[in-house]
Amino acid sequence: MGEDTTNHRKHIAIVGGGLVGSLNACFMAKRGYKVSLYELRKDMRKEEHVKGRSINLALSERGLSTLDAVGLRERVIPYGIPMYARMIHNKDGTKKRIPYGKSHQFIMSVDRRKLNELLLSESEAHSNVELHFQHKLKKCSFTEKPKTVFEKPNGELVEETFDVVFGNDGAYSAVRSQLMKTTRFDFQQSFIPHGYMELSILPNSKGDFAMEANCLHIWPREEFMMIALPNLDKSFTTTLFMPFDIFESIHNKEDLIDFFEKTFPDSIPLIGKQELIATFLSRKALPLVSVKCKPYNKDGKAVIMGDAAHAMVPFYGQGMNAGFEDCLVLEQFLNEYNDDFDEALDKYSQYRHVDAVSICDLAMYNYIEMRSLVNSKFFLMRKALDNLLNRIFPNTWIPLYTTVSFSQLRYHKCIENKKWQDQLLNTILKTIGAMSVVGLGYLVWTQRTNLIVLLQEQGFM
Ligand code: FAD
Ligand code: EGU
Repeated sequence: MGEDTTNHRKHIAIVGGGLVGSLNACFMAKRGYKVSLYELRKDMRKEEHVKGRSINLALSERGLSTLDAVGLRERVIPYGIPMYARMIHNKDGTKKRIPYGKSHQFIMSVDRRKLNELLLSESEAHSNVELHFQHKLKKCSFTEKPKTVFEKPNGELVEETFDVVFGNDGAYSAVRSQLMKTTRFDFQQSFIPHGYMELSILPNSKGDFAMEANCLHIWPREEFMMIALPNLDKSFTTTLFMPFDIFESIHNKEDLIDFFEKTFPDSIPLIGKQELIATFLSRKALPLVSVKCKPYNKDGKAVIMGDAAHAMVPFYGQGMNAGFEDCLVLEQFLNEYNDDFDEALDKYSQYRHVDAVSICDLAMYNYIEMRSLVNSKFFLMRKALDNLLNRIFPNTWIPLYTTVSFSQLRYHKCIENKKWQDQLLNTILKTIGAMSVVGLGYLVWTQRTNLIVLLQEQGFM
């Protein structure tokens, strides 16, 4: 494929053939390395139907720009549905459409499986890439020549040596566990009280989308939340988020329908009563985990990226986007240090950690905010004020979701940008407050004789 062959001598192992691992294989293949990717599961491209319907994700600017860097943006676009706005579903059945911005500002709803299949095929199209499915990483050393041990389904163990090992093996990363034993490794993992369950909304009787297609649908309900993203087959995948103890308190169809009638009444005909009962009662809620750790590398021998390095709760739609952006950041350091992994991986880890922690925090913060504030008037007022200020100062007042989802500003800078805005808003609100105290004082002073008469009449004096 015309890649530079000078790097062929270095052999890279990529552990994990999920979204980040398969994209990373494309990046490394382009750089000319010999790449061996190992994936625990079977080759999804050869499976008839992976259980459940299609599960989709929101792909935004960071993910799209990264795909662009390996020439894949245009290949992915046909797999996605643009979403130009959120559609808020209120309890009373009313809906409100809130655009993300101008018409060029949209996010894409993409099918996880289709995207993963495309990335696997794209990587495999490079002559210097080989894919190994049904290989589970069991052990790994990070010495001069890193050694890996993989287990096949029949129990057979395969030993290999590499120059560098990439851990792209997800939130419960085995590479990370191995790294933890060999370095001074900081690690923090937390589960939130909420779990999630995926349900689907099939096309309507006319075979069309049952709701507005080009929106991210949200049912915000303080303690509970439901989100729906469109699929190419005109169905929607909805994700229900609620505390595990509530999931566990729903034992039968009566409990379930009662709960949905109280909480998400307009969604029952969309999902379908029978389908809702059948799917809900046959599935179990899945956990949501947040992981922070440091460092991401062991010298020039190993590096973890994607969820393996920074799993986050999904409340910003940034997990995959951040994982994709990891690949772009590493690419830049490899360019800067002429493929010297010792230098590049150290610098990458230092640089990326602050941003990864920032997006983990933002996602967790949004989880808390969605639960406590979404329905409150004050919150909506602040959002409106935020948008108003953005309209008055389009180049200086940029809302947080815009810098996160529609720009490539470093995540920690997104937080900084939000901080000065909050400080300014508080100052403005306090000034208005102080001015009204002064105004009230003036009113009382000028009206003092009238006030005295009034109070006397009312029997207060
Ligand atoms: P994974 O996708 O988990 O892939 C890891 C791969 O490694 C898997 O294929 C696994 O089989 C393999 N593996 C694991 N262990 C081993 C082993 N020992 N040996 C070999 N292989 C192994 N992100 C967004 O950007 N937008 C969204 O809208 C969005 N929505 C989400 C909604 C929900 C409910 C959840 C839970 C997450 C969401 N995310 C979203 C986050 C996104 O799913 C993840 O960030 C993304 O999948 C991370 O990719 P990854 O390749 O790092 O990990
Ligand atoms: C959660 C689960 C709306 C897919 C955050 C917005 C998400 C996604 C939002 C899931 C929300 C929440 C943003 C995007 C996106 C919003 C965002 C969240 C995709 C602040 C499949 N979030 N998500 N914010 O602004 O920036 O629309 O499961 F409900 S996309 Cl929680 Cl932009």
